[in-house]
Amino acid sequence: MSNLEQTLSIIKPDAVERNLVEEIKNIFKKNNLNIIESKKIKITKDEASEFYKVHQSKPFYNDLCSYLSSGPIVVMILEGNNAVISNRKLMGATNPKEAEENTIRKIYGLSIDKNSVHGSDSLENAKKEIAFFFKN
Ligand code: IDP
Ligand code: MG
Repeated sequence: MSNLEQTLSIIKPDAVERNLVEEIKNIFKKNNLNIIESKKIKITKDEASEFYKVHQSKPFYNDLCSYLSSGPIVVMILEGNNAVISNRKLMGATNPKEAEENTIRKIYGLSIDKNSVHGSDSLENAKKEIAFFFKN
Protein backbone atom coordinates (compact mmCIF):
# COMPACT_ATOMS: atom_id res chain seq x y z
CA MET A 1 0.00 0.00 0.00
CA SER A 2 1.33 3.42 -0.84
CA ASN A 3 1.33 6.19 1.72
CA LEU A 4 2.18 9.44 0.02
CA GLU A 5 3.63 12.00 2.43
CA GLN A 6 5.54 15.26 2.36
CA THR A 7 8.42 16.11 4.67
CA LEU A 8 10.72 19.07 5.17
CA SER A 9 14.41 18.77 4.40
CA ILE A 10 17.11 21.37 4.95
CA ILE A 11 20.61 21.29 3.53
CA LYS A 12 22.52 23.02 6.33
CA PRO A 13 25.24 25.70 5.96
CA ASP A 14 28.19 23.27 6.14
CA ALA A 15 26.93 21.36 3.08
CA VAL A 16 25.85 24.41 1.08
CA GLU A 17 29.27 25.94 1.71
CA ARG A 18 31.00 22.81 0.36
CA ASN A 19 28.85 22.88 -2.82
CA LEU A 20 27.10 19.62 -1.96
CA VAL A 21 23.56 20.75 -2.82
CA GLU A 22 23.27 18.97 -6.17
CA GLU A 23 24.87 15.76 -4.86
CA ILE A 24 22.50 15.62 -1.91
CA LYS A 25 19.48 16.44 -4.09
CA ASN A 26 20.47 13.55 -6.38
CA ILE A 27 20.45 11.18 -3.40
CA PHE A 28 16.86 12.20 -2.63
CA LYS A 29 15.79 11.75 -6.25
CA LYS A 30 17.46 8.33 -6.57
CA ASN A 31 15.61 7.23 -3.45
CA ASN A 32 12.16 8.21 -4.72
CA LEU A 33 11.89 11.41 -2.74
CA ASN A 34 10.73 14.00 -5.24
CA ILE A 35 11.75 17.58 -4.59
CA ILE A 36 8.53 19.48 -5.15
CA GLU A 37 9.73 22.82 -3.74
CA SER A 38 13.25 24.11 -3.15
CA LYS A 39 14.69 27.48 -2.24
CA LYS A 40 18.04 28.77 -1.10
CA ILE A 41 17.64 31.28 1.72
CA LYS A 42 19.47 32.73 4.69
CA ILE A 43 17.49 32.95 7.91
CA THR A 44 17.96 35.19 10.92
CA LYS A 45 18.91 33.88 14.33
CA ASP A 46 15.39 34.73 15.55
CA GLU A 47 13.89 32.62 12.77
CA ALA A 48 16.25 29.74 13.59
CA SER A 49 15.27 30.02 17.26
CA GLU A 50 11.60 29.78 16.31
CA PHE A 51 12.23 26.81 14.01
CA TYR A 52 14.21 24.90 16.66
CA LYS A 53 12.15 25.98 19.68
CA VAL A 54 11.43 22.33 20.64
CA HIS A 55 15.11 22.27 21.63
CA GLN A 56 15.05 25.48 23.70
CA SER A 57 15.88 23.71 26.95
CA LYS A 58 18.90 21.89 25.47
CA PRO A 59 22.45 23.06 26.27
CA PHE A 60 23.27 23.25 22.55
CA TYR A 61 20.23 25.39 21.62
CA ASN A 62 22.02 28.72 21.30
CA ASP A 63 24.86 27.29 19.19
CA LEU A 64 22.39 25.38 17.06
CA CYS A 65 20.41 28.54 16.25
CA SER A 66 23.57 30.54 15.56
CA TYR A 67 24.75 27.79 13.26
CA LEU A 68 21.56 27.41 11.19
CA SER A 69 21.56 31.17 10.63
CA SER A 70 25.29 31.41 9.87
CA GLY A 71 25.06 30.99 6.10
CA PRO A 72 22.79 30.03 3.20
CA ILE A 73 20.62 26.92 3.54
CA VAL A 74 18.44 25.08 1.05
CA VAL A 75 14.94 24.24 2.27
CA MET A 76 12.93 21.64 0.37
CA ILE A 77 9.61 19.84 0.42
CA LEU A 78 10.22 16.15 -0.33
CA GLU A 79 7.31 13.99 -1.44
CA GLY A 80 7.17 10.22 -1.67
CA ASN A 81 5.97 6.99 -0.15
CA ASN A 82 6.44 7.21 3.65
CA ALA A 83 8.54 10.32 3.01
CA VAL A 84 9.08 11.19 6.69
CA ILE A 85 10.66 7.89 7.75
CA SER A 86 12.28 7.27 4.41
CA ASN A 87 14.10 10.64 4.59
CA ARG A 88 15.14 9.98 8.20
CA LYS A 89 16.65 6.62 7.17
CA LEU A 90 18.46 8.21 4.26
CA MET A 91 19.86 10.95 6.55
CA GLY A 92 21.28 8.59 9.17
CA ALA A 93 21.89 9.19 12.87
CA THR A 94 22.24 12.72 14.27
CA ASN A 95 25.92 12.10 15.01
CA PRO A 96 27.67 11.27 11.70
CA LYS A 97 30.06 9.00 13.61
CA GLU A 98 27.10 6.80 14.53
CA ALA A 99 25.35 6.99 11.16
CA GLU A 100 25.06 3.89 8.98
CA GLU A 101 27.10 3.48 5.81
CA ASN A 102 25.70 5.23 2.74
CA THR A 103 23.57 7.65 4.71
CA ILE A 104 23.86 11.36 3.94
CA ARG A 105 25.27 12.19 7.35
CA LYS A 106 27.80 9.33 7.17
CA ILE A 107 28.98 10.49 3.75
CA TYR A 108 28.94 14.26 4.26
CA GLY A 109 28.50 15.09 7.96
CA LEU A 110 31.44 16.72 9.72
CA SER A 111 30.28 16.55 13.35
CA ILE A 112 27.14 16.29 15.48
CA ASP A 113 26.39 19.98 14.92
CA LYS A 114 27.62 20.24 11.32
CA ASN A 115 25.68 17.20 10.16
CA SER A 116 24.69 18.53 6.72
CA VAL A 117 20.93 17.92 6.75
CA HIS A 118 17.75 18.37 8.74
CA GLY A 119 14.64 16.23 8.28
CA SER A 120 11.26 16.32 9.99
CA ASP A 121 10.90 13.57 12.61
CA SER A 122 7.12 12.98 12.35
CA LEU A 123 4.26 13.71 9.98
CA GLU A 124 2.86 16.26 12.44
CA ASN A 125 6.18 18.12 12.63
CA ALA A 126 6.60 17.85 8.85
CA LYS A 127 3.34 19.76 8.37
CA LYS A 128 4.42 22.46 10.84
CA GLU A 129 7.91 22.76 9.36
CA ILE A 130 6.62 22.94 5.77
CA ALA A 131 4.20 25.69 6.82
CA PHE A 132 7.06 27.53 8.55
CA PHE A 133 9.09 27.83 5.35
CA PHE A 134 6.47 27.61 2.61
CA LYS A 135 3.37 29.41 3.82
CA ASN A 136 1.44 31.02 0.98
P1 IDP B 1 18.02 15.39 14.33
O1 IDP B 1 18.52 16.54 13.47
O2 IDP B 1 18.69 14.10 13.98
O3 IDP B 1 16.52 15.30 14.34
P2 IDP B 1 17.80 16.54 17.01
O4 IDP B 1 17.95 15.77 18.26
O5 IDP B 1 16.44 16.97 16.60
O6 IDP B 1 18.50 15.68 15.82
O7 IDP B 1 18.74 17.82 17.12
C1 IDP B 1 18.64 18.88 16.20
C2 IDP B 1 20.03 19.27 15.78
O8 IDP B 1 20.73 19.77 16.91
C3 IDP B 1 20.90 18.12 15.26
O9 IDP B 1 20.73 17.86 13.89
C4 IDP B 1 22.29 18.64 15.56
O10 IDP B 1 22.73 19.53 14.53
C5 IDP B 1 22.10 19.43 16.83
N1 IDP B 1 22.45 18.62 18.01
C6 IDP B 1 21.76 17.58 18.52
N2 IDP B 1 22.37 17.07 19.60
C7 IDP B 1 23.49 17.83 19.78
C8 IDP B 1 24.55 17.79 20.74
O11 IDP B 1 24.59 16.98 21.65
N3 IDP B 1 25.53 18.74 20.58
C9 IDP B 1 25.52 19.67 19.58
N4 IDP B 1 24.53 19.71 18.66
C10 IDP B 1 23.54 18.81 18.75
MG1 MG C 1 15.11 16.63 15.07
